[in-house]
Amino acid sequence: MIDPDTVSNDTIARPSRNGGLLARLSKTREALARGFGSLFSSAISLDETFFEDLEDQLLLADVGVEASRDLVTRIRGNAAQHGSGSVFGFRSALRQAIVDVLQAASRPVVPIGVADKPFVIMMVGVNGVGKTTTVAKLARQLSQQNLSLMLAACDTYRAAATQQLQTWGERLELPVVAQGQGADAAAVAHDALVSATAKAIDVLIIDTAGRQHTHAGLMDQLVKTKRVVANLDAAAPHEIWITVDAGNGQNVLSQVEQFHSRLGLSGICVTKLDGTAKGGIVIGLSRKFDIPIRYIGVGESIDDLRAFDAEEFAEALVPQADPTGQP
Ligand SMILES: Nc1nc2c(ncn2[C@@H]2O[C@H](COP(=O)(O)OP(=O)(O)OP(=O)(O)O)[C@@H](O)[C@H]2O)c(=O)[nH]1
Ligand SMILES: [Mg+2]
Repeated sequence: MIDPDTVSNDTIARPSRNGGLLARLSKTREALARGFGSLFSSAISLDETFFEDLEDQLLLADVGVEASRDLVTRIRGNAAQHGSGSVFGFRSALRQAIVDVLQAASRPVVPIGVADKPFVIMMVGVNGVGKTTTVAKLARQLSQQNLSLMLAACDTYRAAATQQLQTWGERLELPVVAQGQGADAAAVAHDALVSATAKAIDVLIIDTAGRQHTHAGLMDQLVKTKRVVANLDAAAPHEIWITVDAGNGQNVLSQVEQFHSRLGLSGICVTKLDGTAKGGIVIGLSRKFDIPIRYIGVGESIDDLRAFDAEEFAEALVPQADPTGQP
């Protein structure tokens, strides 16, 4: 867990442009490359066995059945164009296929804070996936863009949850609206929006309590929070994002499906990509849903949040030149 109190000014210095995404995605890349190493150990012959092995390897990286098939079909199509007989050509064909699938999910957030103030983002998801941390990371990025921020502590189940967000607020010097444990989450969201409007805040981010997507009663509470916010401002919440933990693999597909059916999601944040070999799930998510992937979490530090970029992501999974010198 990131302890906000231990985050020094050094740790929260701006990351470099690429910020070592290659290193952060190394576990997933290795899961893919393990198979590719053997696939590439001899001259490539793009026969049925090769494509079957490739599909198996994609499944091991948690790309998922449908997305793996889709990728293989695209690679067959791309292969000729990229020089099918060479490792280099195959890598390019694979990378391009990944970009093609991810491109649909790579959509910038509508300009924040220009017309409609406050721009309200509501963060939802199952327990422990990194919602609160992502809210803090996002708040920091947006405030660095000279936007004024306010946070709403709508995880009222645990006293520690409110405290966690308040500590982040103190550290990042951002106002946090909270009522404490046991309060009605929708009432906290209501108060926060009234306060953010009165203070002409640019962006209000609502942190919510983790809940299992299968629990209808808890999902109803989120729907209520959304409704209460919309009653104050028909355009709000402008965005509803789900945070998912990449380490949960294929299970995130049903999480997204359930939250989407109840709330209408407009974005996905995928966390913990630094700690898992299951990063292929990002490809599975893009293939299955028409919901943009907004941000990816690649570490525990406050600056380990990246706006999602399809080309950058594909390049980190299948680099032009492999960092280890391996195919
Ligand atoms: N390695 C890594 N850890 C992360 C990342 N994002 C969050 N975490 C860690 O995940 C743990 C849970 O984070 P929280 O932000 O408290 O998760 P949450 O979804 O708000 O949890 P609940 O409110 O209890 O449902 C913490 O230890 C975080 O530091 C990430 O991108 N990479
Ligand atoms: Mg939380």
